[in-house]
Amino acid sequence: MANDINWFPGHMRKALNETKDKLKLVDIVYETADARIPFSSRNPELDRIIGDKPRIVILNKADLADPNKTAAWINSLGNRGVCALAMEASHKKGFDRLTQATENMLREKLENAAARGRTGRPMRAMVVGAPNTGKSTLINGLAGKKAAVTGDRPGVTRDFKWIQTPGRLELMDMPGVLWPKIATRRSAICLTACGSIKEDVTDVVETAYDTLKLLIALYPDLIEQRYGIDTGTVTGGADLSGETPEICDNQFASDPLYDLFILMAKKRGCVMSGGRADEMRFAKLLINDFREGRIGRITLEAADKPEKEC
Ligand SMILES: Nc1nc2c(ncn2[C@@H]2O[C@H](COP(=O)(O)OP(=O)(O)O)[C@@H](O)[C@H]2O)c(=O)[nH]1
Ligand SMILES: [Mg+2]
Repeated sequence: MANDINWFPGHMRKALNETKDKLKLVDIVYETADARIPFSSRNPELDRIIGDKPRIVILNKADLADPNKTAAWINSLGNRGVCALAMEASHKKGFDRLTQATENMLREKLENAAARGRTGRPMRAMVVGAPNTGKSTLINGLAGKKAAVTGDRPGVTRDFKWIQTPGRLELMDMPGVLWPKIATRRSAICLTACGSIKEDVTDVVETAYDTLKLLIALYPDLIEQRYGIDTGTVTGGADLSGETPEICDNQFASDPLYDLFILMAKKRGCVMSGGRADEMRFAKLLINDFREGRIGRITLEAADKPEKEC
């Protein structure tokens, strides 16, 4: 399924062009990424269009991510000269650090403006990022009110307003949608699990199965604790690190991971009349558990080898 995901190259091009157009209006770019998938939720083409413009990568939803891996990502991006910060936009955590980092990055520019008589000049920022990475939450949080931001639609050309914040910061009133570039099937699974790709373009059961495979490979203890199962016994130590097999019924017959999926569904009471597991109901439950952080703090991509098994 994930191989067939349409990642809308036309939209992506449009979004990148629009971002490029607006760049000249701002001093700095805030690039939101999902801290659980800092590789897949970023678009590598942004680097190309952003040029010398100061930029801060915001690893948002840090409350849901593995704190050690978030720290490793911040380090690794820092080593590549990219300023990255952890944030919990929905809890307004990390805002002070963001403002501080912005002031530091723009200090020279602001001092030069002040020397030319423009004191107290605002710091203007544009927020860009993949769908569901928290752009609107960040803008509203910084503004201290529900500001007039559009949905995740690229290519909406209109006049600009600036959203004031209580401080010196002004935000462009429309967050830029940066469609994620889906490089691999693994990336597609990660983006769907984290909600940046909508389930309606994929299959919920397959998404849940693929996500479970990643979770067991990366955080077996958390899965065992949450669902009261023994992953080692059921999977028989199967190597789960390779490509996810396509799901079809006859494959399931000899697939220990599928057996585990069914066992978990039944344990959670997702059972249909006649005793069969309600795969769809459990799939939704599992995905929601992951998205809401109920399984634990999880990062699906490691800083040192993001595209492969972490
Ligand atoms: N747990 C958690 N959820 C967040 C955070 N920031 C945003 N969200 C949630 O993520 C979802 C998407 O946020 P939104 O701002 O609409 O993302 P956008 O599509 O980039 O504008 C919403 O349900 C938010 O409440 C965060 O730091 N932690
Ligand atoms: Mg939004």
